[in-house]
Amino acid sequence: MNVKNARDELLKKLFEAQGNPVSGQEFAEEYGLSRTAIWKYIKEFEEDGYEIASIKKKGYVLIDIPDIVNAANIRRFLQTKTYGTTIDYYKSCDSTQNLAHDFAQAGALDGTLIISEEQTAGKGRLSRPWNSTAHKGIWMSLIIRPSLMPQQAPQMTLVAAVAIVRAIENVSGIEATIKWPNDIMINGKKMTGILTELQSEPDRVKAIILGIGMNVNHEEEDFPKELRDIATSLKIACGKKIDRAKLIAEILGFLELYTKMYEKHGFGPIKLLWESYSNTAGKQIRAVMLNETIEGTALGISEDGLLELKLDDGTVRGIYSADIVIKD
Ligand code: BT5
Repeated sequence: MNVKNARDELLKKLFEAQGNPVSGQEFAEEYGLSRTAIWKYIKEFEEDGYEIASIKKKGYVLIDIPDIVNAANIRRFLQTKTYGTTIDYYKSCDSTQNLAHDFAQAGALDGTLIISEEQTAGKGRLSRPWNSTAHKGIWMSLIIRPSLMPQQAPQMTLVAAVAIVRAIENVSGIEATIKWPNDIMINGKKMTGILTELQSEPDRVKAIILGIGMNVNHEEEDFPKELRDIATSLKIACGKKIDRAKLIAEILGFLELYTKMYEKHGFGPIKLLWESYSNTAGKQIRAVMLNETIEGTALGISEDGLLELKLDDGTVRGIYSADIVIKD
């Protein structure tokens, strides 16, 4: 067993002991480590914010767990087969999406999660800036390697949206809605944005980098002024602090479930779920695209995930990607 595993194992034992002492001596013997090595791990845990008591002749007791989204805290809730098997945790980084691209190029496994407490250059679509305040939200990128064709990749945004809405409901009881293509909304404001990027060969997806940015425990004043009218957090919506590690584990669980469903059964079942959570169908909307802006009534999404828009002259247009303004 390597050093990192022994360290993780010790933290896991402390969690599992549920307030009972874990013997440093016994752990050291079991893993062939010195008592000093154990003591050093305990100090590191304390530096990360874990509160640990040392009881003479008995061992170490975990008293309190900090509000951080490291691998150990997420694993307490994780029930997936592959997603989150590898979790790479940062206190700060420029963008988890950038890191994930590099790791995917270097061969990172399916389900590898890159997560950071803070991003200094978080990004949205078209490289727009994404505000990622430290310790308040979930800023993560999941590397997945599904057996999909490249043209099926954009629908992963819709698959992820459904997974996120289900996870939010399980953890907080809040029923969020999906605004096509990549926004999760609560009370008309954006709570989550999804950024789906692709590494591909002509006929095969090599990796999809699923970036998810969620405002979780923000108060109103945690948002910069220019976002206050358009952004909200889960805490603002439900009035209580949310365990981010638990929410992440729920999201990974539903993502694994729905990605497998999409691979096996195509987009049909996801489309039905998506429509039941979406607030877009039936609305008068304006779709702002790179080269043009069009208006009409949103009919729904097609079998391949395009937004179908009925224009005033009665023609129906399928839209791949746009910024949507809902007019009523
Ligand atoms: C998105 O882009 O909504 C995708 C956001 C993805 C962010 C994640 S965080 C983890 C991973 N690493 C990254 O670097 N990115 C991903 P888009 O639809 O283009 O929306 C961007 C717009 O949302 C901005 O132009 C702002 O108006 C607004 N915005 C910025 N920060 C926000 C926030 N925290 N909450 C709500 N809206 C925000």
